[in-house]
Amino acid sequence: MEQLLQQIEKYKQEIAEVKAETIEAVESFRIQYLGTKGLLKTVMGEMKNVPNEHKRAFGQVLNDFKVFVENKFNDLQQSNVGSEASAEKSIDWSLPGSFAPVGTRHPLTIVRNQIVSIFKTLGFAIAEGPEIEDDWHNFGAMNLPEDHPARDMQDTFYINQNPAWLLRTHTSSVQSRVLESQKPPIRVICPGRVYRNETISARAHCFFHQIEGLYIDENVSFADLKQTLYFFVQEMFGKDVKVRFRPSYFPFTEPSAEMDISCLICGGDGCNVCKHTGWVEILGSGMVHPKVLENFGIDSTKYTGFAFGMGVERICQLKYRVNDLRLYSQNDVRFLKQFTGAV
Ligand code: 2NM
Repeated sequence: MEQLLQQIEKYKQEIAEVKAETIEAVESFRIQYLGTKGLLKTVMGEMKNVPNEHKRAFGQVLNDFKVFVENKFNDLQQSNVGSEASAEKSIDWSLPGSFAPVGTRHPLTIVRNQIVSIFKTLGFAIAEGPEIEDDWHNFGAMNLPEDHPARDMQDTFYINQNPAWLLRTHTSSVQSRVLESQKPPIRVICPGRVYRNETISARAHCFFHQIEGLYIDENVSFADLKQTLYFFVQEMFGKDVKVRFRPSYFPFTEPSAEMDISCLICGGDGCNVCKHTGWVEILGSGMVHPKVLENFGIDSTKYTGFAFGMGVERICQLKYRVNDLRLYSQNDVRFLKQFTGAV
C-alpha cells in the first residue's frame, strides 16, 4: 500500500515534466496515460489488491491522480490549439521558398509581338479576320485567276467546294476585309495563322504564321516600300544588317520584289543557312496591283499602295536558329523553355 502511494507520486512528478509541442505528441500522451491500455487504467486496476479497510482512502488518491492526468492533458492540448499553430512552430523561416514553375511565351508569339510593335511605331493598325474564308476574300479579290495553281486542291484545304469555303492560304484575306470596309488612307498589318496542303517535314508544314502589311494613300511609292522595310529589318536584326531587293512576281502586286538580308549566321561569308550565297530571303512585297484596288472601288489613278508578307517561322528561325519547323508545334518543353526571359 505504502509502495503504491509512492509509485503514484513518482508518476505525478514524471507526468508534470512531460512536454508536447506538436498535436502528434499530445496524442501520444493521451494514448500513454489516458488510453484504454494506458497508465491510469493500470493504476486503477490496483484497486482490487487493496485491503477493504483502505479502499475508501485509496479511491480518493486514485481520483486525485485521474484529475491530475486529465488536467495535464488539457494543458498540453490548450498550448497546441489548431494544427496551424503547431505547424507554425515547426516552420523554419530561413529556408528558401518553393518556386512555382512559370510558363514562357511561345517563340512564335515572341517574334510576332516584336514584328507587330515595330510596325506599330510606324503607325500601322492591327487587323485580324477569320481562318475559314470564302473564295473571293482569299483568292478572287487578290487577283488570283481561276486557273492559278494556288487554287488547286493540292495546295489549298477546301472545307466545301460549291460555294468554296477554305482555310485561308495567306492573311491577304484579312486585307480584303479591311479594303471592303475602310477608305484610304489605309495602314494595317495582319498577323495570323494560314494553311497550305503540304507534307510535313523540317522545311514545310500544313500551317504557319504570316504577317502581311498594307499601306494605301496618295503618292505612295516604291521608295516608301523600300524605306519602310529597311527600317523594319534594322529594328528587327540590328543596324549592321544589309538588304537587297530582287524582282519577283505575285498576282496581287506589280511590280513585285523579294527582300533578302545579309546572312546573320555567317555575316555574309557563306554557310549552310544561306546556301553559301551570303543572303537569306525574308519577305515578299510589291506595289498593290491596280486590279486589287479597283476590286474594292478604290480609284487606282488617285491612290497607290505597297504591300508585303513574311513568315513568322522564317524570321524566328533566323533570330533563334530553329532548324526544324516541326519544333514549333510539338510542344516539347525542352524546346519551349529556352525562350524564358523574352517578352
Ligand atoms: C506577300 C507579298 C506581296 C500582299 C498584297 C496584299 C494586298 F492586299 F495588297 F493585295 N496583301 N499582301 C502581299 C504582297 C503579300 O506575301 C508574300
